[in-house]
Amino acid sequence: MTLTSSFSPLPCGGRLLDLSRTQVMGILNVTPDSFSDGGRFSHRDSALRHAEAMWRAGATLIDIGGESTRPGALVVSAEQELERVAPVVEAIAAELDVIISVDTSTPAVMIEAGRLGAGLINDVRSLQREGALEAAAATGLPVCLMHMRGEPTTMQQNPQYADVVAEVEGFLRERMLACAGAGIGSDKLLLDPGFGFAKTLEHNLSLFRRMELLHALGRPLLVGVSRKSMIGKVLGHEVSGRLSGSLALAALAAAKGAHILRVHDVAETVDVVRMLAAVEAAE
Ligand code: 8Y4
Repeated sequence: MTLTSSFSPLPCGGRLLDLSRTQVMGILNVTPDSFSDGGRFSHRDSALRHAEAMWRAGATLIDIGGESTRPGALVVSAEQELERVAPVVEAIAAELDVIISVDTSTPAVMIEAGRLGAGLINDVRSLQREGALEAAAATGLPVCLMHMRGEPTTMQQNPQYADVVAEVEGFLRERMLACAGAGIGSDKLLLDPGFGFAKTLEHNLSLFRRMELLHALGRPLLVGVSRKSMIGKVLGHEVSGRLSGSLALAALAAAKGAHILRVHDVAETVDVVRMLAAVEAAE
């Protein structure tokens, strides 16, 4: 078990992200159709209150997303996405000492969120949209590159891999090169295996088991498994009953050296991380 790593603090806008210890990123959905939170946090003030609760619970990053990536979700225009995300980014930047991560694939949203105080771009499409590489480079912000194949609406239609870890690694390598070509140095990148994105249960479990291999890419890893269907499929629980499974995977990901855990249940996950850190600090 190695919870620590030698990465230097990562500048994220005006704040530094400590990568020497496992960090917790709280999920803040501002999509009206987000099924886990039922759209309860669509409005600026409730979003701010939810973000503040996660920050008080120990989240060092808040991930704000205005486009649902779940299968069957409605397509959102750049204007709609910006309308949802911008007021929340602005409010959190004004009120909380937290790094704002903007979950977007849309160049205009990257630019505007950066201007309003976002500190990290979290793009599940790894800057493959037209203009996204250039927009991300222009913000100067770090970027999380995530593995996915195809588009969220169709990605679960019969995904196949000869070796899922090798293919994820190859994809992330290719996107790191694309970033370098656009002037985004590898020192600005976080990498994510993309659990649940174009993967069967077996792919997700195998990828999770062999996650350590991705450390060979030389960049910090972000892991998002909170409440996901891989937990539902193993345990037979609906989204509301997936806390124990989420915490088990959070502990295992941290023990495997993941640097950032993207979660819904921040207080519980922070307890998990602190407990592991206490064990690791012992003789
Ligand atoms: C219940 C609630 C069940 C939510 C499933 C979900 C990741 C991500 C998402 C991830 C990074 C999700 C935006 C899917 N997952 N970004 N985003 N990594 N970097 N589903 O794994 O949370 S959305």
